[in-house]
Amino acid sequence: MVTTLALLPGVMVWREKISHAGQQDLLSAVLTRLEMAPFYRPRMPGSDKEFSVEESNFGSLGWISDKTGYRYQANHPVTGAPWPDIPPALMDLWRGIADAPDAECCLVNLYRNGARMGLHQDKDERNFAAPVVSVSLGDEALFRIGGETRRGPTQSVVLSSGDVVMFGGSARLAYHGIDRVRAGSSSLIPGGGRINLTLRRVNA
Ligand code: MD3
Ligand code: FE
Repeated sequence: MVTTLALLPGVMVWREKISHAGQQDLLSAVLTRLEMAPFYRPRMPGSDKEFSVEESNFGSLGWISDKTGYRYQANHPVTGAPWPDIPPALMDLWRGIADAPDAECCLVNLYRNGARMGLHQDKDERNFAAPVVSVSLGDEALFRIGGETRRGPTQSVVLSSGDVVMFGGSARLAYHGIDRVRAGSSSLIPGGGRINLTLRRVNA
């Protein structure tokens, strides 16, 4: 039974929308593609400090970060290869819930060893009318979301394996981040940790 919850205007949460078998199938599709597009460690623009999260992408465009800035590009920053395709099950999920053209990017985030993601906005896309759809796999994470400014109240919610969240409307430019991941709370991912898949429409 999937429970849905409107966390804030523009935020829809479907708890365990993906069954355990569905999570295993999706993870297989992800791990196969990661062989061709291995995780790399992004760096902060300017400071060149490494992210604690490792990243890769699927789709025609991938989001990357390095010393010179954030951008979308068609090729892996280390191997130079084009990104693998978005797993069909994920594109089906997008088509089922997002009233928008097909996603061009699936950003893959790996959280291990205390990795976290500070509060930020996703604003490198040229299309803010389309929502962002997030799928969580593996360990539970404490997700935090606020408003369109860095200050002000925030709400926290635990995201678990199989949860799907759609951020649209007035939440599309909300500040958000991952405060912590509960290591060992799931046995889905070999080697442990959490994988977050974020589907985005980049171009109008
Ligand atoms: C709210 N990832 O990759 S997913 C990111 O769990 C990112 O890895 C987190 O934030 C993660 O940029 C959170 C939830 C999420 C993703 C995109 C959003 C929430 C969002 C865009 C706008 C508003
Ligand atoms: Fe984000």
